[in-house]
Amino acid sequence: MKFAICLIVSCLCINQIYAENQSKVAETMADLNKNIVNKTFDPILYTKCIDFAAQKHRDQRRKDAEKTPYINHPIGVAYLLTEANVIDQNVLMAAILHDTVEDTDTSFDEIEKHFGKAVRDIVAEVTDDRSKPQQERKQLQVKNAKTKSHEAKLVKLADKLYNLRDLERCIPVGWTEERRDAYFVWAKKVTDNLRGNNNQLENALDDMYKKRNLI
Ligand SMILES: [Mn+2]
Repeated sequence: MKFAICLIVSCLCINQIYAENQSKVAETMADLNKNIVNKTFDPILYTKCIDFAAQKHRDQRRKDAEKTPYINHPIGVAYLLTEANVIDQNVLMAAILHDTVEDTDTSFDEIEKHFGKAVRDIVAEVTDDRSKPQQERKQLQVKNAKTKSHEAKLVKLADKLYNLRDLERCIPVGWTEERRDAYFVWAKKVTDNLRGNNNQLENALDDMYKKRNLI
């Protein structure tokens, strides 16, 4: 008899836990749907943004031996953000566009015209001044990282994570091992100043630094 009562109570408890989890899942799904239905996420504009970046980068290749199309990089950066639960459309579009002004003929005005001022501002924050020599630009990235907005910091964290994983995968044509090591050291100095913005991205970066004995 006692056993039967215990069994019934356990079943009721398990049912209760299951129901609570189910309602949490339902709440999360409802939040995501609300974002999409509320048009805080516009799939047409998002796809237009990917198309825009693909056209702008169409003649560019990454520096790996396979000459991977450049557009793989910005799309990959946006994907890393979604994996880290960043679903703010402006941040994702800024990730897709983050190298267009620095590396193609795109202007900030063009970005604002098509994708709005908020996206323009994030892209501007993550764009280096190409009139300055490369070493100075790299130092400025370290120095200015702390002053960036939360949105720009997210894009920068994902950008560095993507590049480090790419460097881990293969060494760019013309690079030495020392140059790759130096890139990791520099990237860590930048991302140290971007911390406190996304645990998943920061933990993934730490995994890369641990492999290189930088932490
Ligand atoms: Mn980039």
